Order: sequence, then C-alpha cells, then structure tokens
Amino acid sequence: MKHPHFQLSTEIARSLSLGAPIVALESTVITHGLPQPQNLNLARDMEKTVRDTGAIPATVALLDGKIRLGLSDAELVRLSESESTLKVSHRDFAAAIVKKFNGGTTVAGTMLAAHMAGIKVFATGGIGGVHKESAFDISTDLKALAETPMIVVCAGAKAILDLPATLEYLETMGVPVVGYQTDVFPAFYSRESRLNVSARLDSPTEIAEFAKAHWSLGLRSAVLVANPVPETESIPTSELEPMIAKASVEAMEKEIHGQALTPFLLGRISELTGGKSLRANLALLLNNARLASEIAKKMYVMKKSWAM
Ligand code: PSU
Ligand code: MN
Repeated sequence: MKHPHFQLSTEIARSLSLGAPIVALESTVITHGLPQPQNLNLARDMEKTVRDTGAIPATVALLDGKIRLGLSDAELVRLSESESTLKVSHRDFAAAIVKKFNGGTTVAGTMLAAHMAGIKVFATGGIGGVHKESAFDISTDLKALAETPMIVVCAGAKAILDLPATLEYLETMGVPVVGYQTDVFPAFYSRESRLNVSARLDSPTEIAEFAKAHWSLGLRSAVLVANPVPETESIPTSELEPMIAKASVEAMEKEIHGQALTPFLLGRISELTGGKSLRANLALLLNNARLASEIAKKMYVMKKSWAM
C-alpha cells in the first residue's frame, strides 16, 4: 500500500500481496494496559503465538509519527519502554503524525490502520465500551466496530464497564456478538456474566463462514468474537465485583476521566487481586491470538470464493 503516513514491514507488505493469513495486534495493551516488563514479554508472546499457529503477526503502532504495521524486536522494546507514548484512537492519529510521536493503538485505532492496509482479522484482550462512571464515556472502539468490516477476537468487554449498555450499543449498531463455544457473553477476567451473545459458533470455520455471509449482505460492521478466558485463569465475578466497585469509586474520587480511566481501573484491579487479574489478562490475550490465527487461516483457504 502507498500512503504517506503508513510504513509496512517487508514481511507484512509481502504477506498482503500474497494474501497470506495475517493477524493484526493492538499496542495500547503494550503502552498503557500492562506494566513493565510484562508488556514486552506479552508483545513477544502474542507474535510468537500467531506464528506458532501458522499466521503472520502485524503489531500496529505509531513510531515517530508513522503508522507502522509489523515491528522489529528492537521496535517492540522501544515501544514498551517509551515513557511518553500517546494512546491512539481515531481522533489521535493526526496529532501523533504531525507531532511525530510514538503511540499505542487502541482497538479502534488498530482497526482503522489494519482495515486501510487490507487485514481482516484482529486479536485483542477486551474491547472498550460504555463506562459505568459516566454515561457519556463511550469508547470509540464501539464506533469502530460499527463501521469497520473485520473479525475482532476478544474475551468480552472488561467487567469495569457497563456490560448491558455496551451490548445494547452493539445491537443498535448491528454488530454481531459471536460467542466462541459459549452462549454467554464473557466478562474479560471471568468466563461468566448474566448476558448472552447474539450467536454461538463452535469452530474457526463457522466463524469465517459467518463473517463471509455477514459481509455478503453489504453490511460493513465488524464481527465481534467473544472467546472466554481459559478456565484455569478465570476469576469468579462474585470475587471481582467488590474490587471493581472499589476501583470505580476511587476513580471518581480522584476525578480520573477519559483515556486515563481504563488504564487506572486495570492497574487498580491488578493490585487488588494480588496480580491474579494480570495473569488472567495475559492468558486471555494469548488465547485470543491463537483463535484469531486459526480464523485467519480458514479465511485464507476460503478466499478464492470471496467477493468483498
Ligand atoms: N484490553 C486490555 N488492556 C487494554 C485495553 C484493552 O486488556 O489496555 C485497551 C484497548 O486498547 C482498548 C482501550 O481499545 O483499552 C479502550 O480504552 P478507552 O475506554 O479509553 O476507549
Ligand atoms: Mn473510555
């Protein structure tokens, strides 16, 4: 692709021209979501998991104001150690470009960049949504899901959010919420919630076929795949709820709003759970990278009959 603000690694450029299976990976989780050194380890492990499953990882980030797809290991190190990175969602790209900043792309930011490059599958941890603290704090992730045709694999939405409101928004916007081998919408650190998905699918092949059918109708939204955190790392909601409530009250007392809210809540919950939530977070991210890679491979096989 030729675009003045994009820079693709040789591997990603070649893989795109061959139509090989690629999985986009976000980088806000590296720059804002996880502490050091877990963030760098996770970034490397995500890429390795994608490769081990037979696909090609495209970590998306901003370096010196360029939108980059596919980073070298040295660049991953730079991103993970950089103290002054932006959290880049839709409205932040132009600022990062003009000021030549480094930045971690959110789910929304990663979707925009990956879609422009022609990538169809993306793995993340949890999507943003409607916050409990303020009815007007609605993540741009939801808007991006409404308008970007891409398969997004997540572990549900973070339980720090207003989950019913988040699902209502996705319904209004026509975004299918697919449960992978589950009827229940998972709540990130927990496998369970009181909410349901809009469709249950049980294999990567079914998911690839579902996306193809969805887009064949001219619909332009994402297909959101909710893949529950592995059983061994799942934290019961009864255990989490009081801690989420405590972190939420603290955020309101400290008047933490906007982009700073999600990182604050995730950090506090990790402290309150004694690191248990951090372990769940890492496990679900890798689990999602694996499933996304399986889906990308199926889409590659199906591609001959694709009309998009
Ligand atoms: N999931 C994680 N850690 C994170 C995020 C999600 O496990 O750091 C990030 C994602 O990049 C998501 C963002 O897009 O949080 C949502 O932020 P906001 O509510 O400000 O839109
Ligand atoms: Mn927000």
